[in-house]
Order: sequence, then C-alpha cells, then structure tokens
Amino acid sequence: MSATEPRLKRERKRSREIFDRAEKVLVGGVNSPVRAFGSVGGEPLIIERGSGAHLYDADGNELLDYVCSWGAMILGHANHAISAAIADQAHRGTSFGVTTELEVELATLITRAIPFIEKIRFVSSGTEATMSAVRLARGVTKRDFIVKFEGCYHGHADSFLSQAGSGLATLGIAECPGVPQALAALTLNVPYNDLQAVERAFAQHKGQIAAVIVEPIAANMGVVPPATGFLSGLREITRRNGALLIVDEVITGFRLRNGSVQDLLGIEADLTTLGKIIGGGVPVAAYGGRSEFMNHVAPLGPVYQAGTLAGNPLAMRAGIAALKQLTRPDLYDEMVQLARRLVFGLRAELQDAGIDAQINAIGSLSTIFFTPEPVRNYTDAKRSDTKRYARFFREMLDRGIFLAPSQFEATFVSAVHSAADVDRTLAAARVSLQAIASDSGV
Ligand code: KE4
Repeated sequence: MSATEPRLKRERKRSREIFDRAEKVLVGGVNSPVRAFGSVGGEPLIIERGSGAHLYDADGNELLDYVCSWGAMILGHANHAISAAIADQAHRGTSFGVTTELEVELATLITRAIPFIEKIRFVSSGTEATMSAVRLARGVTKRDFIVKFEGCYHGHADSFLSQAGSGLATLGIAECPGVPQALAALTLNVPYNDLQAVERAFAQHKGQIAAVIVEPIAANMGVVPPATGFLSGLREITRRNGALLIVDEVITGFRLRNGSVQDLLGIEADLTTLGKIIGGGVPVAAYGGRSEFMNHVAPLGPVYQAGTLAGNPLAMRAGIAALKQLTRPDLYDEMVQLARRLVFGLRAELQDAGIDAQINAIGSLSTIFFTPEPVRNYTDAKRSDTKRYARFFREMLDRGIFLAPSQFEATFVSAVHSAADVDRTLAAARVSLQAIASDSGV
C-alpha cells in the first residue's frame, strides 16, 4: 500500500467500542482534554501500544507518532533501557515514601547538565513544578502578582488558567470557571515577545510582582520562538524590579540539547521547571534553582510543598535511564537534521499546493499555522485557519501520520524517527495538502 493511500483501512470497530465505554466512566472519555480531538474532529484514538516512533491503535492500525506523549518520548516508545530499568525496579519496590539514592542520582544528572540549578525538588507533574515555583517566588519576595504570557501554558494550577495556551486555547477557554476572581486578578497576562508590555506591568505594579514565568520557546500556542532580546530583556527587567524569573522548561528541558535551552538562549533563570523528558515517560517533574531560593522550601524553609510519590524509585529509574541516553554524541544534531528535512519538505509541499502557511520551527519542535502572516504571539496564532489545520490533521491521520490534535500544540521529532519516516510523512502531506487545496477554503 502506498504512503499516500489512506491507511486507517481497518474499520476502527474495537477503538469505537472502547471509547464508548470510556465515555461512560471518564469525563469526555479522556484523562486530559486535548485527547478528545475536540478541535480537530473525528474519533479520538485508542492506543494499545507503542514502539519506537510508532503507535498501534486498538484495531491494529499503525501510526507514525509526532505527538510523542506531548514531547516526553524523545527516545521513542518502549525504549529498551527505560523498559528494562522500570521492570527491574518493579521487583525492588516502586515507592517507599522515604529518600532513595536514585533520587540523588537523577538530581545529580540534572544539576550536572544544568549547573545553574544548584538544588532541585522532584514532583509528579509539570503543573506541580510550576505551581510550586510560583509559590516559592511569592514566598521569597513576599509579593503576590505574577506575570505570564498570553498563549503560554504552565499546567492547570489556578494562577495559570487565564489567556492560557494548550488545551485551553484548543477549547477556546479564555478564563476558567472555578478560579476565584481575587486570585485570577493576581495574574497579569501580556503578549509574548512584548517587552514594553512587561515594562508597563511592572510600572503599574511597583514592588508587587513576585515573578515572571515564561516558556523560553513557546510551544503551547503552537511553536513561537522568542524574538531576539526578548528573554535577556525579561532577565534584566525582573532583576531591576526585584522579581524572580521562572523559566518553564517542561517542554524544552533536554529537548534541544542535553540540558537547558537557556544556555543556547543566553539567559539564566532564578527558578527553572522541568518535566516530560526527565521522567522517560513516567510521571517526573521538578523545579530548581540556586540554593538561596530553594532553601526557602520546607523542610529547610517555610514555603510548603510535598508529594506522596515525589521522587519514587520507579520514576527515578526511568528518568535516569532516559537521561543517560541523551549524552550520546550527535543525538541532538541528528534530530535537528531530521526535523529540518521535515520542515523544509513541508514548506515545499505547501508551496506546491499553493497554500499560504507559516511553519515555526526550532530544534525538533515545529508547528504549521495556516495563515499568510508571521506568527509571533498568541494573537497571531489565533488568526490561523484552525478549520484548515483540523482538515490537514484528519487527512494525515487517515494516512497513518499522527500530528498534534490541536493547532495550539507542537509537532515533535524524536531520536528514533528516521529519514524514511520523514519521507513517508512528506508523501502523505503532498496528497493531504492537494486534497485540502481543492476545498472551498476549509
Ligand atoms: P503537566 O501538568 O501536564 O505534566 O505539565 C504542565 C505543563 C507545564 N509547562 C509546560 C510548558 C507544558 O507544556 C505543560 C504541559 N503540556 C501539555 C501539552 N502542551 C500537556 C498535554 C495535556 O495537557 O494533555
């Protein structure tokens, strides 16, 4: 069967039956909203297993995976070393609620890779990491306001759920019900890449802003790279105003290099959050920074944060097995080369199909925006033709290519995608884009 033929040939009977049952016991049939495919239409996937760069649904359909569990699976699915480490630890105990040497080992791997993180605290999700980092910043500065950027997403803690990206952007939720107005008012949203807006926020809230939290490369409004000078400007403004800079690297941590993307972007945060890749596909996230800040966290200081399964040995083993593989020479160069092949190829296919679109790309991250204008912030991203993105998503999925089920997410190339995978993707894109180009604008 050619790469361009619709591949989801098998009637997805079993997937549909499972999803019907899922909808009876899981809210919307999912455990995270974006998995419901609300903005792209079609039936949500039911995945049975993954291997390398491929997923297999409940009906045995094979899919080439560019979601990679939202970036976590940089080494692909069922990575042998990670699976072996998890299997071994399972027989030694999965959680003790007491410190193990494994936590020290993973923390040491991270702090060696990111020296400006002197101390770390493991948690079980990116949300916990960012929520805790903001609480710490408020505790250290004794200030209440925070600045975040429209379209950035830092997890689902109350302070982040206004003008947020990812699932909220996907569902068009600008302000989330259930967040007390008094708390929401303490979050100041400004446009990404707009330093003047940040200056204005500080001028209007002198001495009141505890921190600025930022994705160093925005990936939850689709991929939007930082403008030249934006991040260094944030560093200068926060330092000048006595606020902390929190850089949220839940996606970018170990994504573009074996460590922090901040080294590539010329900044050093006061606090950095990590997740996804550092757990090797098992729940691990972390926040960390210089001891002068981290030592305010309990039990050393009064800023409280805790977690039953934080640093559990099963997760630590997975994270250690993952990070030890990211030191392989050329691993990142090869990923970037492959990502470039994909992006340049897609740009050529879009041009051949006569479709106006932008592809924002950096490292192994990219997003197609169906708009003729550059996408530099959330307002630009929302101008994209999301119906056309949804159509492209469905056409590609029918040909066995699983892209992000939302315009406001990123496409991830992993270390196990191959040149043949990219060529297969480009062949499917050619046919999909030609099918779309003949639509009346959808
Ligand atoms: P979690 O709580 O979902 O582990 O992490 C929250 C988070 C924090 N910071 C950044 C930059 C993030 O991207 C995320 C979570 N990412 C989304 C996808 N863009 C998770 C996918 C989902 O919500 O299902």
